[in-house]
Parts: sequence; structure tokens; C-alpha cells
Amino acid sequence: MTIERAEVVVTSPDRNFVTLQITTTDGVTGLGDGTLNGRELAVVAYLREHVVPLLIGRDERNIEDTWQFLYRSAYWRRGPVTMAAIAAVDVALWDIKAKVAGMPLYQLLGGASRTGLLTYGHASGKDLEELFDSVRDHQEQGYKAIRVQTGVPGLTSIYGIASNATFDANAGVRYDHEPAQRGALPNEEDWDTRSYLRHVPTVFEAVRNEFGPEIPLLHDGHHRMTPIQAASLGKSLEPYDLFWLEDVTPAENPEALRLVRQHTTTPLAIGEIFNTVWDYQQIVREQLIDYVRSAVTHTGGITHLRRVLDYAAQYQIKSGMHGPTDISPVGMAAAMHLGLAIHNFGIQEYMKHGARTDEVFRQSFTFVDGMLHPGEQPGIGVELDLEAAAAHPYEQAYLPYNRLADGTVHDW
Ligand code: CS2
Ligand code: MG
Repeated sequence: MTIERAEVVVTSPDRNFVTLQITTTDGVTGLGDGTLNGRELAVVAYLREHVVPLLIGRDERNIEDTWQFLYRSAYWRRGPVTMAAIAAVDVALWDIKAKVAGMPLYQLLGGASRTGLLTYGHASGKDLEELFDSVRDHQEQGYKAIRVQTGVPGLTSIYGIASNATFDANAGVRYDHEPAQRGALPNEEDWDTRSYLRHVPTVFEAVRNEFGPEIPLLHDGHHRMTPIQAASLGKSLEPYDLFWLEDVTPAENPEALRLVRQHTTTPLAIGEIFNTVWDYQQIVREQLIDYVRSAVTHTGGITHLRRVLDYAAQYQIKSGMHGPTDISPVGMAAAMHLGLAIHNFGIQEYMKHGARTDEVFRQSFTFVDGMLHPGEQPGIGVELDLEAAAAHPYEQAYLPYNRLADGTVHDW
């Protein structure tokens, strides 16, 4: 048995997704997610033009060798496009191997280390009333942990507020905040860190007063603060006992986290824009984070993310895999299998996809009582309906960007 075909399927049921489908000479298929939000076609080209020709005829069983071949023979290593492309191949090969073995992938990865995966959902609101409704809505959906994002007085449109996004009634569910908006150009949003820093602690005080001290609460700073601003936010949120504060400062500068750590004990989560273990080397070794936020889809697949998490485990750092709507059902399933098998699992982000996406990707995972489980199907448990996929062609979409009041471009 060898690799006979490899197709890159682009579909846009509720948003754009890039999926690699590998088929062996015995007709066994495997799926891998290569979706890179707002830059999807770059991964499509990397796969179609450069990777697919290298896969045909290869022994699909040699996952490690294929990973090393794609990483080292490219010469140009790392980076979001390369690592998403390698991730798509890697997960598709793990899907095939588990199907051939006749078992769900987590069994192949060492079996279950827990009965299910604690998840968190995205509650958000322009104001407290809308936010409280959103928290209750997520509790009714079963979520046991909730990420809280809030509007900021004086700012018109900021990250993470579902009511900012166009509500797609056809998608069948209240669509969590899908940041990438369809259109020829990215939306410009406004930002002011000082008003945000003044406002957020008051929101967490109100949420704790309303919902009590137990419920795990998370917040995403989304890369917008300077190190000292991040330190002050972490400190001002300590009374509200956050599960984690995420992406407090742009991740390119690992040293920045030393200053944050110096001033606050609020747990820190970083890594959704990281792509390799080398991005984590210093911040893990120096104990500067508590959760690894990487997704399987953006970190070279299961083969490489498992390496990152094994490294992090030596420092009691846990997983907090990225799981927004721009991680496809294939990427989410891969995350669930890895999350069930590893020891240092922390929490899994889970934004629900729309009804059209669920028609294109038939999934066997379950979400019961706030816990995800990948299911018992052989492989990763997701099948792609090519006909349904073809009915939703790609649509240009961009993530927004930020400008400060004086017009300066700022981290979004
Ligand atoms: C976010 C994402 O879920 C998160 O933590 O940071 O929504 C992020 O903005 C998108 O994945 C970008 O594509
Ligand atoms: Mg984030």
C-alpha cells in the first residue's frame, strides 16, 4: 500500500476551510486540516504545487520519516504556511494508520488518559447585560468553563464580541465570533489599551458577583498590550481568579513575559500563533507560561505538537489547544484525540461550527456536559462530503486589523 492520490479540497460552507485528503492504493483515505485564517490560499498553493507531488508513491506508514522529509527537504523551515501544510499531511497519515489498525486514533497514541476533555466556550457582550446572557447561553449549552470578552466604552468594534459579527441565520446556530469577514479588504477596527485596562477588571468583578467564585473564567488579551500593561492587567485581575489570561503581549518577544511574571500570578496562556517547539523553548524553560495554546493544525500536526507538549510536561505546563471556528472539524478531531491521550491536558477551546459546515464534515465526536470526546470510530472520526464541499466555493475573507486613535496600526 502506498499513497495513490492527494487532493486539496477548499470549501466555504460557513467560512473557508482547507482540507487535504490522501488516498492509498487500497482506497483508504485520511484527512488533514490546513486552514490558515485569512491566508488559506497560500497553504493550498504550498500543498498543491510543492507537497502533493512529493507524496505520491510514498509508504503512508512512515509518518515520522515523511514529517522529517517535508520539514528538512524544504530547506526553508518553520512559519505558519509551511507548518500548516505539514500538519495537513501528518494528520491525514495518522488518520489512515488508525483506520488500517481499526481503532480510534487516541488508542494508537497510547489510549485514553481521561474520560473526556474539559472545554471552554466564548461568551461575549458589548455590555454587561449582553455578556451575562451569553454566559448563561453557554452554561445552558453545557460549557463548564467560559471565556469572557467584553466591549469597551468608547471603542466601536473590538475582538471577540459576537454581536459585532454579522449573524448568519442560515448557519443555523448563533455563530460564535468568527473574526474573518468575507470581502475584498480587511475591516479596520479601533483600539485604545488604557480604556481597555480600566474597563476589563470591572467586568470580571461583575461576572464573579453574578456567577460566583467557582466557574473557570478565561480572557484573551489578543496580543495588544505592552509588557508592563500586560503585567498591570494580570495583577488587576488576580482577585477574580482567572483560569488563564491569554496572549497578553505580542509573542515574538519571549523576554517580555519575564516582566509579566514578575508582577502577577494570573496564569498565562500563549502560543496559538506559534508553529514549532522552538517558539516555546525559552518560555517553557523559564516557566513563563502555564498553558501551550498551539493547535495541531498550525504546529506541524500531531507528530510535532505532541513533541511540544511532551517538552512542556517537564515543566508542569499543560495543553490549552486553540479551537476557534477557523480550525476545521478535522483539526478539532485531531486535537481531541491528542488531548485524550496526553497526560498534561489542561483544557480544550471549542467554538461550535455552523450547520453547513457539519453537512460538509460528518463528525463522530460528542459534546456532553461540557466535555468533548473524539468518539470510537477508526481513524480521527471525520468524513468529508466532497459533493457538499463543492457546493460552497472559496470566498475571499480577511481578519480585521487595528488602528489607534492617532491612526497608528496596532496589534489586532
Ligand atoms: C482567538 C482566535 O480563539 C482565540 O483564542 O485568538 O479567535 C483568533 O483570533 C482566530 O483564530 C484568528 O484566526
Ligand atoms: Mg486567542
